[in-house]
Amino acid sequence: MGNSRAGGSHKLGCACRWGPTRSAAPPSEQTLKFRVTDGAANDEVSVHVTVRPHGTPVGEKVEAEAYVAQHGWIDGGANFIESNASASGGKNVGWTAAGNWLQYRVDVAEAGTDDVELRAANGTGAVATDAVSLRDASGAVLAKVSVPDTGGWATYQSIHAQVTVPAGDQVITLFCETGGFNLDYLRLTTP
Ligand SMILES: [Ca+2]
Repeated sequence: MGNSRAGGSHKLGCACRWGPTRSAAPPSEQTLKFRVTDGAANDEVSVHVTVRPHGTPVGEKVEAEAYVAQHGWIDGGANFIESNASASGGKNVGWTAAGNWLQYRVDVAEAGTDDVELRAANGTGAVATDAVSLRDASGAVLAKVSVPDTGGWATYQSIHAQVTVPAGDQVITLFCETGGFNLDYLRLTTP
């Protein structure tokens, strides 16, 4: 790279170093160092960047067990993520209880009203009324759904609701208003 002008010739050089351009969750810390010279003197500057992974795109399944944050369970505990052959990904979140929540990141290409499919099982023999709310990052309730009696803890049904979400990387919370159901996955779909 060169730059010439009246009164002298200056060469600008840039030696850059940085880490991998793609990193898996959790957020990746990167430091980029730039060394710039005019041919005689040089200076160096560092830029610190935190690379945050994007959420799951609208249209794709978000497994309940692939949460980014949770409250109310013990990570790695027996009464939390269960292996289940009939569940998507072979796993579900069990042992739901009022006040527990799970958070997910969803990448929304276009602002608007989306269908949300919640795949859940309820083996209590009775409907779990207003069992789950979907909330945005501020805690505002986007939708609230009941989980019907599905006939068994490993018998899943899809429950649908509408949510209006802004564009961009969104944090969606599945908030357990009550317990008594297993969660398999959720999926937003733009109509
Ligand atoms: Ca699952």
